[in-house]
Amino acid sequence: MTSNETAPVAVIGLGDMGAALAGALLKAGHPTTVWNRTPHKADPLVEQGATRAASAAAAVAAAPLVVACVLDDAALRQALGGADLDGRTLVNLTNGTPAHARVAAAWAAEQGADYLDGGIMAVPAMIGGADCRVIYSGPRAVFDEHAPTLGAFGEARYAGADPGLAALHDLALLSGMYGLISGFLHAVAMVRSAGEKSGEFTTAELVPWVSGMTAILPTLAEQVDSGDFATEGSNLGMQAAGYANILDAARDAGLSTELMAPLGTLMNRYLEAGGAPGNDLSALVGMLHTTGA
Ligand code: FVH
Repeated sequence: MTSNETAPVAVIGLGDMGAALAGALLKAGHPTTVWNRTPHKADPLVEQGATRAASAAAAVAAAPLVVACVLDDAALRQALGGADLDGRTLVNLTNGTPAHARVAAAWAAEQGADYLDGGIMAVPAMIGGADCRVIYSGPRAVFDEHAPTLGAFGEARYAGADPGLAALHDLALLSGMYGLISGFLHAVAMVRSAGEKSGEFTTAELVPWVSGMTAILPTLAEQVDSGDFATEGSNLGMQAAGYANILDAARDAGLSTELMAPLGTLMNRYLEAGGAPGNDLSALVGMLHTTGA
């Protein structure tokens, strides 16, 4: 993969993330044209060498590669509604669903544009750094053509030709993150109910515990893929009984169980439906399919 620092790029949307993306492109040497609905957000980037476009259409006209990162799918349509995308490559880094991505790809194709969808697995401060990963989906040749430029943001990872795949991976990864945050919120609420500070508990106990527990995920994933959920360690029957104690203790402490109750409900539904109590938690994944998939 060769570097391509002189490729011009247009960036649509200069919120926290769009501004970070434009900054990374400038730092990598790309002539960068920027547009934002609220114009003053372009000022710091113009000081760094970006060209300010008077409209989204003008920004699109300025560069063959257009990176869009706005609030949501509706904002994307509003921002690019009047632009002529013919002959352009639109890289949409706006958070959305796989369905949004597929519709956007079809919309871009109608206008004569190539389309890549992207999911940014980073916060703005990480853009351009070693820990930033962006997942892309769309035609492989389009990804390969622009990967050197997109590499300015961080690792560019290709998920597949279906334009919805980047959003699918993005939302799946965010699901894992929000599950972690849910557990964190409930855990610190529990220790705070006893008058303890959350900081010491989090660094000394929670982080080491949760970090260690991530090591079981590949084993659970293997069980999901093989369909053999039998465990030699922590069976579901035991876990369901212990899980009820989490909920009871929370209620006793005057805490809501709304973050934790759903997993307990799922375990009980599995066991009540005749699921094997000797299986591991991985067996619950089948309970999440509502359409027989
Ligand atoms: N920031 C983050 O941590 C996450 C990391 C992972 C990816 N997300 C997604 O990135 C998209 C943009 O997020 P953001 O952090 O830049 O968000 P804001 O700072 O709130 O900026 C929003 C921009 O969207 C523009 N915008 C909103 N509505 C419209 C519209 N109707 N027409 C044109 N532009 C619109 C807004 O413009 P303005 O309010 O400044 O005029 C900002 O440029 C997002 O999908 C995240 O989920 C970020």
